[in-house]
Amino acid sequence: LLASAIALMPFAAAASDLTIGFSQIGSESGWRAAETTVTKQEVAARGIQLKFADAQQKQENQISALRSFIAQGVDAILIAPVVATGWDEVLEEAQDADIPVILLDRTVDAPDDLYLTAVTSDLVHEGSVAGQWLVDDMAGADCRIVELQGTTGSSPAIDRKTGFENAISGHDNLEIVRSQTGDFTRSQGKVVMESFLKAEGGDNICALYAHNDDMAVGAIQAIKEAGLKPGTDIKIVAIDAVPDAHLAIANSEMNATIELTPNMAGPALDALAAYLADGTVPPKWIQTESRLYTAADDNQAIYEVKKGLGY
Ligand code: GZL
Repeated sequence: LLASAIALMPFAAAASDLTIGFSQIGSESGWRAAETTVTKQEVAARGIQLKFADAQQKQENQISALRSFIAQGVDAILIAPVVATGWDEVLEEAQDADIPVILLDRTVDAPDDLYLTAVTSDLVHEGSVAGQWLVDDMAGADCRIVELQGTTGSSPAIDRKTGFENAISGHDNLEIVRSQTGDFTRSQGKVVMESFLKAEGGDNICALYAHNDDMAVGAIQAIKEAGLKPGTDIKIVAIDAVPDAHLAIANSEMNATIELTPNMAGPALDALAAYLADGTVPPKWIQTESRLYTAADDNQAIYEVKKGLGY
């Protein structure tokens, strides 16, 4: 019995005695679902205990979850903050309890000593890449653009709008004629696109810029129901590179997407491990890479690979 216990020791050593609280926004998009899947995989691979809280996209639920994690004395907190403001008080409570907080995929307007690090893409850059794609694709031709914004007040909605506008500024042939939030969901993307089509007339809309693929996929349905060809009558560029975006591009129903990795947790947990082990302080921003995909890529093959990854 002793021999078998000793034999198991190395495995026991691998299982850390850390407990982490993760306050996730919800499951508003395929990308969000993938981030949850990957985060749970990354945590399990490190033998960490996870307390998971889904906020159904409500900030008050995230704040309650953080207070619960603090009361339970977790070793660290991961949070994807649904909006950018209103976090100072609860982050100060975590700081007072000596619990490090790491931000995933969105940032907050709070003093950066209130969180250990933020693992995000360059959200402004993503918007710029989308805008530059349209600048290049239109090559000087006039284009009336409609925009589906992400969740109001969220850092991706603010930054992706800024980046896109920066890229098209100075190109007077490109004009955003309608812009409204679709809250990052397929259903709202469809509803708002229907209102754009009704207000403008499908023949007067040249392109859609959606802050995420899920709103674009919803909009594609609305465009088809209006008797128009998405990807041809109305060009579509979005962000996330979820499987259904690759499929839409493969089917010539969408034109471009910018990849956002769902694995924010890996870099976050590596930074946390170093911090807890010997106090190594990570940079305040750990940036993940972005990549443009267009019809020039083998989107069908990429779809086949990605569809099994928890989206
Ligand atoms: C961006 C992330 C966004 C995704 C959406 O970093 O916060 O939230 O682009 C998700 O799909 O809803």
